[in-house]
Amino acid sequence: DAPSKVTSDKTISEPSNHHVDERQEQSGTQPLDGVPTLAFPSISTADFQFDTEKASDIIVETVEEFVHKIGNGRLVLVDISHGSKILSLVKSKAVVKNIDPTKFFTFVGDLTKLRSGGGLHCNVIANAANWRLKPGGGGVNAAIFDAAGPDLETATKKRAGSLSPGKAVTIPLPSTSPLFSKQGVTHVIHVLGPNMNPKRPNCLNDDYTTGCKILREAYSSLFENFASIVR
Ligand code: AR6
Repeated sequence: DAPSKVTSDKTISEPSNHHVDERQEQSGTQPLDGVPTLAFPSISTADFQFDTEKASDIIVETVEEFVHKIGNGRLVLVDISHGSKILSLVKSKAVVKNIDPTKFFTFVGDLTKLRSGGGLHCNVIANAANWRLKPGGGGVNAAIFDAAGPDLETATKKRAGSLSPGKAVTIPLPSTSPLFSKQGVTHVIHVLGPNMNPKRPNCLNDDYTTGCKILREAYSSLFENFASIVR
């Protein structure tokens, strides 16, 4: 049908690694290898104590839904530890669902050093944020704000003061940020997932009906934000 043809003509224009559209490269939305790539952590499964089995189902389901909506873009689930339970669960469930391994894969590494430390160029990274969108607090949030320097906090404040669970917000990174200049990251997408940790705000007290709904919303919102950057 006509609308989807227009979309595919526009977005799947240069799947090859050898040719990068100069306009797209200048706009900062295309990494050097020509494939827009979102690297994201497993939202809520560490500090927020969300069940990894349930989270892995939600990741694979939302990836399956969105992988067709991001043109030639790729989605990469990243975790820092080699023994990551969430990575192995997602990996095997993605195989069962026959998800195209060139469009979605898992990667062990530090989300803030993917190019320098892992040779993987991701132009967009997601952050498992807190509701105040503040630096620190440990986990991947502290690592991303540290690596990005004060530019990220300033740029974040300009866009949003807080985030509700299930929502995401895209922050274009100034080129002065080391995360941009060293790793090639042009955008950070903050995502707030559901919290099951009684020591953190908005704890859901084991209400997984609400929790799963919010986690699904969080990933949908994250992938929608990435799709908007790719377009
Ligand atoms: N690179 C890649 N993955 C990482 C890194 C890293 N540098 N650091 C952690 N992970 P978490 P949450 C993985 O706890 O559960 C924060 O303090 C980690 O192994 O960062 O959503 C915020 O301020 C796990 O798989 O996020 C919030 O208050 C995943 O990233 C709260 O924690 C997410 O772990 C959010 O908790």
